[in-house]
Amino acid sequence: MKEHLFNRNALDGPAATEAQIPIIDLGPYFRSESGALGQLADELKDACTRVGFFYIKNHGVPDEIIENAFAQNRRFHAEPIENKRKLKLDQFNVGFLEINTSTQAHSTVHKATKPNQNESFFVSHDRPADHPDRINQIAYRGGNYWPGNLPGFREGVMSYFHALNDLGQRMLAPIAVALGVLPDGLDALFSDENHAVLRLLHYPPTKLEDNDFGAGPHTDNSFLTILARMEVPGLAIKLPSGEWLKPPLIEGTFLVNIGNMMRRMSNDKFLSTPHGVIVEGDEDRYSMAYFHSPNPYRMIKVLESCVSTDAPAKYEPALYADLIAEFFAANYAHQKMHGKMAIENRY
Ligand SMILES: O=C(O)CCC(=O)C(=O)O
Ligand SMILES: [Fe+2]
Repeated sequence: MKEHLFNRNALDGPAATEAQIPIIDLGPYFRSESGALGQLADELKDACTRVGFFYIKNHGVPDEIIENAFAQNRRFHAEPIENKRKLKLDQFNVGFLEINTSTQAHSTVHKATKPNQNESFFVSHDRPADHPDRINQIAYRGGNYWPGNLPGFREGVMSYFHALNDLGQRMLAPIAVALGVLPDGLDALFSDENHAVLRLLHYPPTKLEDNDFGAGPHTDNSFLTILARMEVPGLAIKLPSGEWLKPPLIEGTFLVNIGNMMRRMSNDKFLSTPHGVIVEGDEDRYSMAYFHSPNPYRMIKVLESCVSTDAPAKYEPALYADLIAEFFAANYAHQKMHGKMAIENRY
């Protein structure tokens, strides 16, 4: 086994994973069985307070949509670099991110000194050019960029995006209950096209010298992240114990993790757990991370249900758009404010 951060203090084996990362069944709740919402909320609360990661099964996203999205991911990244560069990442972080151009500088988890060895294609809501938000150039409310020579690519990617966006929205009620608010208590935060980003990732085998990563250890800035992976391993999770765990692929599931926005709203009761990627073998790795977050023009506040006299709110209310801007400025070299903004929020 190669020497690197994730192997240095590693917890391994299926038994360890099962004990740490629960598999949560969404089926009974989606079938509206009696008592299912409360039961699911209890399971989510346990997972979110203990590790911040869980698998979901019976999530309702058809296999064909997932498989086709993976095929489109491979197809896109197999394109010549000149074609991908035409879709260069914009100021809202939509488009193509070239390898070795982002660094996990926002993170307190591990001091990243080298850029990430992955290339990524980001899409969000596919707003048409005449959408009022595009005409008015509202930040984080733009459209997508599409290659002109890949028929079926846009349709395949967007059907996965919509399936995951629906899944994220359907998970809000049990999460709200887990956070101690009414089932519809989060709905207004996520209304009118919530901030939703699908990232199609491609990692070549990681070139390991010193402090190299496919993705440096980080926490996500989302509310919730839903991750789809293929056979090639690489992901590692930093458990609250400090040990690194490599969660195995479990057929028929997605791996879900809590992002900084849920952590913030829960007053740090729910964990946004650090994770990163190193691809050890000689095979390329593909994954798809879907980030489900509030509407950028809603205030992110610590929930009343998560504060008490003993545990006062740790965070000031903040506009989500401002928190996104800060995160992007810290991590992405193409951003105008890169290296120029005081970074107040680190997780
Ligand atoms: O590729 C993976 O497994 C993880 C990706 C990830 O953590 C991210 O994009 O935030
Ligand atoms: Fe992540």
